[in-house]
Amino acid sequence: MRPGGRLGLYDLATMQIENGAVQAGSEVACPVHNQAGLRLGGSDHDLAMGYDLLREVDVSATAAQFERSGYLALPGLLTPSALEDLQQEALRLQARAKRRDFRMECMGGTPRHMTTLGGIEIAETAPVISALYRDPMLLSTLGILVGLTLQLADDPVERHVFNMLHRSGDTHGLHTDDYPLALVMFIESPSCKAGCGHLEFFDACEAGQASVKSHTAGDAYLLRADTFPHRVRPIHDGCVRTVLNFAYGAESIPIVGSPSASILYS
Ligand SMILES: O=C(O)CCC(=O)C(=O)O
Ligand SMILES: [Fe+2]
Repeated sequence: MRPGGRLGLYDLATMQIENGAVQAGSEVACPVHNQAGLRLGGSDHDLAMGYDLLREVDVSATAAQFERSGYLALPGLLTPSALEDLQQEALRLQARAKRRDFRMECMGGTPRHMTTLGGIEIAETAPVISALYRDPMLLSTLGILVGLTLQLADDPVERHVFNMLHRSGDTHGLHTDDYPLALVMFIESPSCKAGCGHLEFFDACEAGQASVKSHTAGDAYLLRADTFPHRVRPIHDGCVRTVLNFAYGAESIPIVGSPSASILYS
């Protein structure tokens, strides 16, 4: 990769993490697209990323944008085939997920009306998702995009979680996460004109208006989730919003400790 330059598909496809540093490695053929690209989770399944997103990325611009705004959109991160695989896994997760209706006292008493499953049960039920979470190519790619060295979360409950909003009034109220980086991937998302399920986040340092973002199935985003308070707008009858959230640490950023994850996901 040229320092500060544009990152091409081939560069991403050939990057490996060796001794903690990103280096060029051997070319990886995408089993889904039969072309050079990112292969996630090893060779035993065919999850893959949306390559077009990464084809021509100005890495210094994405990192600066993420630092400034706390948010990086990754539209179409999941290929249709990867989305299908995750939708199948999500059905199994939904069968084990628990209903939550309460106020999170440690986050200002904000509401939680949602169906969730935590990382331990996800690891037991959906090995594809845990493999994807740990995939070195995914970690190095995300790290390059935001200019940070990503680390796996120590907490098995919080590292990958399933959040589903599916009843009228369901919402994931305002909060910050314990880990600095959240990769949120959309399995299902309402297309409703009322803004159901839109993400809102605030810059904690500058009191101002919320940034509001909408996403569709297959999209993803990265959020600086420990310092940018965020919430998901309530949905109404007939809307369904299902996401997976992968939590990562980053070198030199301390992890915030709060009981919120164990309350919501245990
Ligand atoms: O569903 C989202 O977009 C946000 C998820 C989230 O904030 C979380 O799981 O901590
Ligand atoms: Fe969050």
